[in-house]
Amino acid sequence: MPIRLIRQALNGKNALPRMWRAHPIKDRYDVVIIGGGAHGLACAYYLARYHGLTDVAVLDKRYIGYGGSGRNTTIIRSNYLTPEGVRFYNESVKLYEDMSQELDFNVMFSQRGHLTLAHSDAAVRTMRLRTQVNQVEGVNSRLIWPDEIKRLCPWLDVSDQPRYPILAALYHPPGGIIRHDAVVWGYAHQADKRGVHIHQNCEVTGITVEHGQVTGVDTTRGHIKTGTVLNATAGWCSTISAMAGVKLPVTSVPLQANVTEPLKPFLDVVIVSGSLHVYVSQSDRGELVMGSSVDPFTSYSMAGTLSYIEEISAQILDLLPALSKVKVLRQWAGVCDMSPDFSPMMGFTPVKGFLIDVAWGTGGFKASPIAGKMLAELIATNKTPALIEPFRLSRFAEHDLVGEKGATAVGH
Ligand code: PYC
Repeated sequence: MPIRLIRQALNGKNALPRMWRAHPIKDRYDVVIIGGGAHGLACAYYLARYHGLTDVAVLDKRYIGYGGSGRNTTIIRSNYLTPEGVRFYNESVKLYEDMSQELDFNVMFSQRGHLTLAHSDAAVRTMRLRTQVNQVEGVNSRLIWPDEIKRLCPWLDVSDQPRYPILAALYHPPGGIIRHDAVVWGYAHQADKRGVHIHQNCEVTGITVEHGQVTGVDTTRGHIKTGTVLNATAGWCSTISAMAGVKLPVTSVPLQANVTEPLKPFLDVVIVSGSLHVYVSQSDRGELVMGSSVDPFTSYSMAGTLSYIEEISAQILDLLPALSKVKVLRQWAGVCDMSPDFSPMMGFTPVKGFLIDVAWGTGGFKASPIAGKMLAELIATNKTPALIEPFRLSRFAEHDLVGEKGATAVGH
């Protein structure tokens, strides 16, 4: 690869080949994946590479990575609360660790450690519980105290002066950040190389079902026949599912984020405060990437608001007062599909051939490799892998919930 780059730089032509190509849309595919984010593209890649299923189309109404995959704050971690969640996200972290080799593309995964601060006795109890569940599941997490917190992040005020003093933290060394668009492009490239068709600007407007079996999708670029449709959308998962006649218990809300101007490197851990509802990390470009709790209303808006900036600035300055002169560069929002137990829904639905990989709340991006891999296995074998069985849609009717409330800093 470096030799090719040098040759291209020297002769000034022969630009690098496109990472994925545009193809005419066929009138039939074995599998149609709705949603060109990291989940949909990962599933297409695993189908093609590990199951030999290459007659696959990935459809996106805008461009790949336009939705949640390009709007998250790039945090990767597996320090969840439930054994099911910890097990699942741990497999995801493992896939992220090998991703640059797997996709032959540098996704810049930086396992710099993840700190969830506790500012009250109740929060310390929750962190202790999460630590124990993590350790039982073989995940590297431990409870640490202000002296160690200060060593890991000297900029944090661990005295009793702040409004919410820092009492302890859940320290998760394998957690970190990644280049999220590289993940999308890496999967797209490797899926495309194996024959998957990626169709951008192709919005799904209907799903046809005959006698309880999916038969195709209507799109703004024509009808496509297929017996297998995977709904891998975020933000619009309930509207897409409703097209197939499947009602999802989901509420969609915006989650806002922002970045600051670039600063010299000073922050080499991810800082999260569940009580203040903030998280912040420093990107490889030096920008501080931060976010807050979900907006308290249902909406499909992806615009930032002034009240968000006011609120997050106050919370961040409580933790890191030295940032008071730092300028905000840009802000945005993504739409999160929240389920009643704050866990995702993956697998079969009552409509044959209509599968879901949805309701990721605020934790979708970090799940994309393992979700894609598991959904590919399910499509190829028609059997639900044990790892995703707890997240089946039918769990709500069966009263068998996977309660992840409180395992993020986003206000739930
Ligand atoms: O779960 O790590 C997380 C997260 C960060 C921002 C939203 N969710």
